[in-house]
Amino acid sequence: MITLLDYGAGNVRSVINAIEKLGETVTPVNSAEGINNAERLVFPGVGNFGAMMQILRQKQLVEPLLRYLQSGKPFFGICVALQALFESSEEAPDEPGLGLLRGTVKKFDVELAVPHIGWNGITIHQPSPLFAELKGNEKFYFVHSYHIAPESDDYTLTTTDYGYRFVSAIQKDNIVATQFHPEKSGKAGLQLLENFLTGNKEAAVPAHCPQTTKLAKRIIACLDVRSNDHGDLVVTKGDQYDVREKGDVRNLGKPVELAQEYYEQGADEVTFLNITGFRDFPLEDMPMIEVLEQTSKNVFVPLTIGGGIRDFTDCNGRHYSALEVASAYFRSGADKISIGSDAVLIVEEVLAQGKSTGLSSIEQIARVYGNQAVVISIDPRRIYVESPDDAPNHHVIETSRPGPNKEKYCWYQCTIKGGREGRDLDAVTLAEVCEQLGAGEILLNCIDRDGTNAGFDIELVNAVRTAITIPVIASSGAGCSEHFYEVFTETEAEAALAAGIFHRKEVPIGLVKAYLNQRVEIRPSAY
Ligand code: 1PR
Repeated sequence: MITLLDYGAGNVRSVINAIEKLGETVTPVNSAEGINNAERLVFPGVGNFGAMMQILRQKQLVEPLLRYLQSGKPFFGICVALQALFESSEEAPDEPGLGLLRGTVKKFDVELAVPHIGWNGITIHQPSPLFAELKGNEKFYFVHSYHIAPESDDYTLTTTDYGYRFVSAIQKDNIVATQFHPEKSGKAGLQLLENFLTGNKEAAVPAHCPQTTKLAKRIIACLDVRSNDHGDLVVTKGDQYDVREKGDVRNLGKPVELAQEYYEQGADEVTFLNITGFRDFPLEDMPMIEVLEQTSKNVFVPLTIGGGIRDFTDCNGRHYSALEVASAYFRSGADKISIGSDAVLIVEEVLAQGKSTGLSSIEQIARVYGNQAVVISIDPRRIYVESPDDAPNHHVIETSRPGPNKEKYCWYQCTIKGGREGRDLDAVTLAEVCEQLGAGEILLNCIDRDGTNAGFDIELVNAVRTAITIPVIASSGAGCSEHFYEVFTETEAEAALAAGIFHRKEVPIGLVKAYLNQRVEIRPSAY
């Protein structure tokens, strides 16, 4: 039996699902007694270092945890739980860590996007039972803005490179802890977790360990989900956001089955967008919760869910905050939530007032679940102009693809309600303000390209990516493997998302990855 320390914040569902998938039973605990009774303890830490340490202190779990760590019984810490073992963190200077190991936790100081999100490799520095049956060149899923800086390298288990080399896992006697998330790292992650859970593996150094590592570009499968006219929840697909064909909603499959299929094929992440969320409140429209619960039992890569994440008052006057909606999704197995329409309205308000309230959905969710958990989904379309003077309040670009009247300039207008309503706000400004409010990533769609198979809008991706420092997921228009190569070599996008070509089985994910392998750093499908 495995004991899991669930201190009450963040998403422990994924870790529980992974352990159960490996055939073990899990007992979640959040009390001193629970920790005292543990024989094999897993501690997944998510979100903010300070918030986590505060909760551990409030619940009087620090002493029992330290006793457990010093008892010689097996311990596995994940992400912020690795950081908690050290003395302090720049993320929360006034909130000491457990101080079991000497050293601190520092913010990434790199000229790359922060958070460090995605699949990166590990350089192995010690033999460990954790590595049994691994090849050594697998990649694991990271999502963090801070990394440990230990005083001693005696217990460095692995390092990873991101701008510079940092310690990505430690091993000291009974204690192992990783910065990466094995529960979100596909088959390699499950193997590593199993090696810890069984406790009977020989220490190993895999044969193919890289000396340096590189963050992979991510390939994301997107499932636009809604109910069709018969009330069935289906994966649909728009043609420039029009999902109806001859009057009916296109039906391209069932969400849970398709997500599983894409995981098996090597998708690095799966995104669900509840595309009618703007009119159907998600907590009344429970199927999406169920979709997440089912999917997360068998899909061990990050899951993002979007659609309808906003404050809402129902017909009985009951008020739900966006944070409550997001929390319901995280509890059901989501790793990130994505906010579309509400982000546009929030940014309009911030610009009108000249400051933020601190109470927007973006800020509230980022505070509790961490910036990396908040994705902003932008639905822009091109507005052509003769000259930049025609749109003085917007980021205008010179385009190599002139408009219908040979206009040489355009700006990208934000829309809400699934493209139904254009606003007086451009995509670059939206991304910039959302980054300031605490968003961790931008999902950059493009209505003009959606479903066209004409390739990503490179000019749009460059305009947004160069304006911000958080990662960008390029989306809309992928029609062949070359389009992924193009977006990864002509822009700094960290990930590329596609829907139609995967759903219609025109270009499977494995083929995209086979094409990119050797050309661009990716996580090969087989891992
Ligand atoms: O506004 O917070 O409720 O969120 C609604 C979410 O639903 C937004 O993320 C919005 O992008 C999405 N959405 C709303 N209506 C549609 C629609 O298609 N009618 N889907 C829609 C957007 C766009 C992509 C698509 C890519 C790739 N889908 O995510 O998957 O364009 O497609 P392709 O590879 O086939 O070209 P809120």
